[in-house]
Amino acid sequence: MAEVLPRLTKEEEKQLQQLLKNVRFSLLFKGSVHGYTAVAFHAKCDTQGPSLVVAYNNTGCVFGGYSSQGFNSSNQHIKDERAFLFSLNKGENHNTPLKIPVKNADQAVHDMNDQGPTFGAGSLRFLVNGADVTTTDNNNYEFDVAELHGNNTALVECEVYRVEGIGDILESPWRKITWTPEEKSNLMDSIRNYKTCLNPVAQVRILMIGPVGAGKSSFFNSVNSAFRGHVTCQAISGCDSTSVTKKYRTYTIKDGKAGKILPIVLCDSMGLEEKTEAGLDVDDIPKILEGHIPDRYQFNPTISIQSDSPGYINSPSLKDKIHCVLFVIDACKVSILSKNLEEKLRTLRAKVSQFDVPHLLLLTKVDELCPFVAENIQDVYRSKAVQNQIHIAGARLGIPVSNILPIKNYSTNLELDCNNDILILHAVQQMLRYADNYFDNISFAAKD
Ligand SMILES: Nc1nc2c(ncn2[C@@H]2O[C@H](COP(=O)(O)OP(=O)(O)OP(=O)(O)O)[C@@H](O)[C@H]2O)c(=O)[nH]1
Ligand SMILES: [Mg+2]
Repeated sequence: MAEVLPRLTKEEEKQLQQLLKNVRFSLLFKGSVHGYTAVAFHAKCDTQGPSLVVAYNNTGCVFGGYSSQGFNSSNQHIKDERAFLFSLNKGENHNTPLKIPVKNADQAVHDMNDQGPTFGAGSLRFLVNGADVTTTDNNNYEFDVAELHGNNTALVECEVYRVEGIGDILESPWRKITWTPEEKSNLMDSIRNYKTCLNPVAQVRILMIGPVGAGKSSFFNSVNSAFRGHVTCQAISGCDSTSVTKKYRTYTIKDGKAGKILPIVLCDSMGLEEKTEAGLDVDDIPKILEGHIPDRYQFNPTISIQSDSPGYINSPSLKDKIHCVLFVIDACKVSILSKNLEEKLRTLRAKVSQFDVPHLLLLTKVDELCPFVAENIQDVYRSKAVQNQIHIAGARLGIPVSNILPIKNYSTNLELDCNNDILILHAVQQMLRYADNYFDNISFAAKD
């Protein structure tokens, strides 16, 4: 499924943050994409926990309701003291939100499986006869209809967001990192001077796998940037509904513009998609792991590479194989990862384990996940939001927390940041340590 983009603007989100404090919004449902029906709404929004309905009409009103209990098709009235209705862009300068608290909390939400989101017994009902909204009584919330939505009941959009508390900042970090320029140069030295314990293999090959837009190509660019001394964008990155990366690329990295080649190769793959026959074909993975797939191979989502495909490497040697796998996931998408994608990732993790390839999980976009981290990357291991997502990701994909690394890729900055480099280089150092386990296994097996 193509990525569905929210209509909610940063300014509107800021106003909602005034009502809900320290939360993040993840888009679950968008009427114009999923359909203005109760069935589509419940399919996307049931059992998602605290949820926010945001509606737009063509008089420019942005309004909706919040349920701290969410929607579950329970066919009951839901008690919720924290529920409220809202309308944005009010006040003197049209920049503050109007909040209408629930009056009768016992009937805060009418959670009917054959209806769209309904606040009160019928105070405010969305998705009636398609995209419309109705207000039939004022018993459970007291509001002026004109003030709420300008008396315009025809919606041009209706979105539902999952609302997640991001918590705040821990007293002390749960993983220790030294944030000094010396640490950065020590890390760079340890990567420069890394040698595999198996002589003919001069470079560790690390394969990146993950959903579309997770930040795989950006991670290569970030590592490359740290060694180049300025932000680079050799691998094309960007946002699209399908994978921007269409070819298998094996990127070497130089130690500075005219420097030596580093002992790592980052292998970039096409993004995974929810649907079968879209995005990276999971059957290509064993062939990549075994070193059969050549650089610049054009992925084909409907058929995996065949032994007679052009460039197919028939007898790969140890240096062509993958020595460590990096699963890459957007930290903001962990909780809303679809069942299909979770299943694909779990299958791939099992395949990678079958080949005895050590693996790590890189959680990208921690700056988008947590505003504290966006402001100061040194708070990455003090952010409760990051810690939570690491635990959720570990549980969903069956990967131990010790194998999960949060990261912020270079995506908007034009200048390097020493602390960000440290986080990126730490991740690379960890990958090299994991690759050592792969080589150890091989050399022990050879001695048996
Ligand atoms: N804020 C932020 N944006 C990021 C980060 N990493 C990647 N991005 C942005 O996310 C978008 C997707 O990044 P890509 O590197 O193209 O992702 P990909 O996994 O290679 O995607 P496909 O090739 O399409 O599968 C780009 O617009 C990046 O600038 C990050 O850590 N923080
Ligand atoms: Mg890419």
